[in-house]
Amino acid sequence: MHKREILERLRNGEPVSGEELGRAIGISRTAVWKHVNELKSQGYVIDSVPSKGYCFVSAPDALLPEEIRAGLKTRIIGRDIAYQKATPSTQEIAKALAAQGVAEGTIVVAETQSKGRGRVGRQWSSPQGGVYFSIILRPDMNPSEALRLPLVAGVAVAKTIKRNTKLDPRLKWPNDIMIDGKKIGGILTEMNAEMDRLDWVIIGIGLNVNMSQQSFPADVEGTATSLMEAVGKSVPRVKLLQDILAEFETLYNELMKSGFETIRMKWKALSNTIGEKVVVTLPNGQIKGVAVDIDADGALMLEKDDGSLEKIIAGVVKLRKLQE
Ligand code: BT5
Repeated sequence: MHKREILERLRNGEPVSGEELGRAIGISRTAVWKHVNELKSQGYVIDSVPSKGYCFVSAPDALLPEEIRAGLKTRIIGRDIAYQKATPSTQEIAKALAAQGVAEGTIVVAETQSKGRGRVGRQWSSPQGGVYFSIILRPDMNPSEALRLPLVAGVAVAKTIKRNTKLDPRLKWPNDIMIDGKKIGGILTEMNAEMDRLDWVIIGIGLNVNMSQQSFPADVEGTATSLMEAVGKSVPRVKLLQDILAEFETLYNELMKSGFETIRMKWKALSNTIGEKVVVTLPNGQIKGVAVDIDADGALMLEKDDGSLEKIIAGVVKLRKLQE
């Protein structure tokens, strides 16, 4: 608490003496000194200017809650933050928190994950430099409508990347964020429902931000990329996360108030899937066809070679042009 207050006061830019800081927040000069040392050990650069006091120089490149909160433009999403430097998976922590009843909008953020998860038992490689987080939601909606949520998240991520980097990200149904045909991010949705109402939904988002191509494992190196690789320089991760959270909150509110239609249109405008020949892998085999639309539930509508339509609610989609 005191540490956060000290940081807020130092961030204003003007040097402040330990005595003044202590007086302002009601602690001793020695206590201020201890907190400042703790901040320095977290990676904050704070100079001591003779006869003037402490002077804030820079924040660490870490996704620390204090950093994320400073300037966060949301009302509920990301207001409560559980931060892990390293963790097996943010989804697991988020699930435990959701079961304990934490507030909607709570997020779990990590710098690295040792067992990052993708869909259907696949892995999400999570080296240092990425952004890995899970958002806990408690939407008043039927479980059958939950498929819309990862699409909302996809639009939020793609719009934010577009605005912050001038790149042209594309969404591949249902949950991939792509740049120049390579995967830069993925979204995993898990939920718990009681009767016909959702209890909680956890949207897990993994984004490759400041990592080199070599930091990916061999099996994804050829199909993955990072923002740093695509832009040619590193991208401030805290700002990126803050902007995604804000964009997500806006779209989530829009979904809850006005329904899915406008978001469906935004998703389609950002998609690389609609109009493409695809092959969809399902648990019981593969279907080929042209992805013609996503419907009001967020499902993929596939026109098969015989002209009939198939509604796909889950599956792994490959664009045939990228395979050939
Ligand atoms: C996804 O699964 O794309 C969802 C990924 C969600 C990760 C987040 S991170 C925060 C939260 N905590 C977690 O534990 N998970 C979530 P899927 O569509 O199944 O894609 C997985 C496939 O993508 C793998 O089988 C690889 O082929 C590929 N892949 C793995 N790591 C990658 C990476 N870092 N970048 C690009 N592709 C990757």
